[in-house]
Amino acid sequence: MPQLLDKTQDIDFHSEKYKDAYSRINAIVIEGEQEAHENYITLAELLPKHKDELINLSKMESRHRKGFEACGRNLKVTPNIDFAKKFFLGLHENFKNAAAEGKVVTCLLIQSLIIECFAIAAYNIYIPVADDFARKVTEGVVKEEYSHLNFGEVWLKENFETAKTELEEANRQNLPIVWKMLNEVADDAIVLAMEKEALVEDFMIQYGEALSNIGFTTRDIMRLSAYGLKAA
Ligand code: PL3
Ligand code: FE2
Ligand code: FE2
Repeated sequence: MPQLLDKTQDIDFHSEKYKDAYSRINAIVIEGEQEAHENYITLAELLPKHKDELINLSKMESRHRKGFEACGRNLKVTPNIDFAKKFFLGLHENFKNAAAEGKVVTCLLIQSLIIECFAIAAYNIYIPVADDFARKVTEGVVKEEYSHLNFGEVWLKENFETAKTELEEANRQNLPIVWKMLNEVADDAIVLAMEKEALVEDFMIQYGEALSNIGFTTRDIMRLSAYGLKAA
């Protein structure tokens, strides 16, 4: 019995099937990092008190994008960015509309909670089954994503009483979109040896912990974090 089970030994990173799935998943991650970069610039405008910190986060997101672009190049895969833009359209539109209305709570829920938890779940599940190059990149990235999630948690915790109603509404509007996105990526994820159930579980843990840190009760968290899941 080997001491550590190498989960990558049966994966052929150079097969056409793997590369085809990677062209979409790699694009999703690249586009997700690019939109996160833009969203933190928007948040810096909405929260001038935290401008420097948020601009700093936006710069980290650009570095993440470059790291994942290198992962695609390393496998000689061309990312399908058109596909990825469509994949993010729902959250993208909701973020844009919320920003236009000055709804900073909704913007923070979409970017710093939902998208960061989605990224953390996906990256944690990907790391053990990634190629050596992508594993190193993803390990570096995921550490920083926790600090982005933390920014949202701290701000929302400090403003919990006034933010609560808007958080509930934003959760109701955006969480079903996440379940839809997970379904859309499930078939490609399995080719990369990532299971949808593991992604859902990890997301629920991250998101539930975030809601708890902000100040929601266990009862609220159960209701909020599974909203729209049954219908998915
Ligand atoms: C913000 O810092 C990052 C936004 C990226 C969101 C990524 C979501 C990923 C879902 C796709 C599941 C497969 C992941 C594969 C990992 C390389
Ligand atoms: Fe990132
Ligand atoms: Fe991030």
